[in-house]
Amino acid sequence: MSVAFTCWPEALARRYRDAGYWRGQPLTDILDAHDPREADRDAIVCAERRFSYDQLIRLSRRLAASLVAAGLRPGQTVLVQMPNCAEFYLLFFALLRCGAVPVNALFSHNRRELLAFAEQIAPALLVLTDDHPAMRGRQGTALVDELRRYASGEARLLHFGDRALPVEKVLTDFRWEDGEPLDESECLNGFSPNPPDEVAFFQLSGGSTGLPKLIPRTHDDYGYSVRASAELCRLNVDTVFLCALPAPHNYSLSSPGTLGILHAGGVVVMARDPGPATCFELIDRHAVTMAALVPPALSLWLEAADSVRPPSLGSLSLLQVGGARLSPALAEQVPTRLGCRLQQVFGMAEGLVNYTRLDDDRWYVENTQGRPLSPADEIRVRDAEGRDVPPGEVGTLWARGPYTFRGYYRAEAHNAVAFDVEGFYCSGDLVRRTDSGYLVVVGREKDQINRGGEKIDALEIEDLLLGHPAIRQAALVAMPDEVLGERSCAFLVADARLRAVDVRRFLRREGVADFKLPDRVEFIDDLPRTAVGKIDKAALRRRICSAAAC
Ligand code: AMP
Ligand code: DBH
Repeated sequence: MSVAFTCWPEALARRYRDAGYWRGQPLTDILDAHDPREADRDAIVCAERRFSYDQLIRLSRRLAASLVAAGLRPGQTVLVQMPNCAEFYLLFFALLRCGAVPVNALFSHNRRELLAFAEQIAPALLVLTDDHPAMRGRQGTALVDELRRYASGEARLLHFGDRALPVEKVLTDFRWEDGEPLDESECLNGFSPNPPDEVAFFQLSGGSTGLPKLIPRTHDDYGYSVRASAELCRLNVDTVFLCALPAPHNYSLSSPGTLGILHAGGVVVMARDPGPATCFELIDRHAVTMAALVPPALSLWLEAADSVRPPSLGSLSLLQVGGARLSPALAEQVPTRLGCRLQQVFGMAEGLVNYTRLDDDRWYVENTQGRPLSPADEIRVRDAEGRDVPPGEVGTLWARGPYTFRGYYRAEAHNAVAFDVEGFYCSGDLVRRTDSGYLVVVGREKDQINRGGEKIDALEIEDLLLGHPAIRQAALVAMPDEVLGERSCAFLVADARLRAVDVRRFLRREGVADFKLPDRVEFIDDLPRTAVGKIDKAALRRRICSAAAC
């Protein structure tokens, strides 16, 4: 049984195979292809624990065997939520080995997001941790019951303790919720990863249509983006990468991220958060050579690098910044204040990733968001009528290629508008393309707020707000912010007694992730409308901009 998804047309698939982009290898080869004679090198450093390549391979195999022995079957889906720790990757590889297909929720996701994912995939296994506030005590039990309602059959629960279970415990003391220890004697006989041209796992979309959407990624397509990214970033066995952004995010997983480092034989150092207090110490202690950040974290790093006496960042040679627009003013400070090279990364969980190259002129590195990873990436910049615009002019970004997906999971209606007839995906970003093919992100067409790299679907929050009995109209818009780039402002037409704190409390009770709570609430008599009667969000953005005097 495999997970249904929209695949590439045969002619394109053949082209990608013939060109060597798709190699027919499972993602587990990222570990398994390493020479066993060199497998005792460190792969992951997580707090005081170190895992060699050999350990990662053996532990993920044993975990897979346990999961299979406990009844997990190929093609079944799994909902996972874990903090940044080595067990996340052990589990990821273990699930791939069994042919099970995970959705890896971000740690910031809350009840509402988890339920939306479970509803879409009907998971056979839930992997949750008490580390997460929504999972503590009685509310955690209630949430598991709710999640189970969407599960296929009797969903199993793998529940990590109040700190992520140490790996020894995962493997020796690992038990299902019913308390029965697993029979680990059975091995993986008869089970193997899904075929490489089928779904390996689901990535998550930032969304702009009110519903969190899932992105099927195949072994072939994801594996290619990992390998090509590792090569572009010149990773090798000496690379020591700091994983400070959420581990399952497409950026920190594959651009080139942890999977890229593991492919190249380097070391991944896990950080619990991207703040300078945590990260500088880890860079110093483990001689980190490369890190990936979003722009707000970069601002904090720049500030901290100047204050007191920071630990040495001397080992750091490459700093990637992406996920949201980086201002040229910040970009130019990276080499002088942090003493390392900058690389801009403009990507999306749907596929296409753009990078500035390591030997690019300074101007490109500071002023553009890079160019596509692959020579087979096809880019169109189009006007509202769908006509290509010439270089230098702003248009909407469309993409197609060997690692850009062909359809959201079970979202026929949305897919019909998100793709054109040739299979190009509309990212909703407004970009300008230079003569040499570099992209500059100048804005966004999609109804989304990019809060320092965390994407908020305006419609999702507006729909929730309209569920409050005292709210009659609601519009969520972005307002500029010095540190985060953007924050969210909710304009509400509501009963006079309603206060901003009630609004936030209400949304919290609905179980949305904290980063989606409006940073500001403005009460208004009526929402402005455009000529055709739509809510005039541009007018609201102008209004909040002048109110905040930006
Ligand atoms: P998602 O679909 O949630 O993976 O988010 C991808 C979106 O993040 C892109 O379509 C852009 O809107 C935004 N994004 C990612 N990287 C950058 C960047 N370097 N500069 C500007 N926007 C970015
Ligand atoms: O924001 C993103 O989704 C993103 C940013 C940089 C991404 O998916 C990526 C690189 O792969």
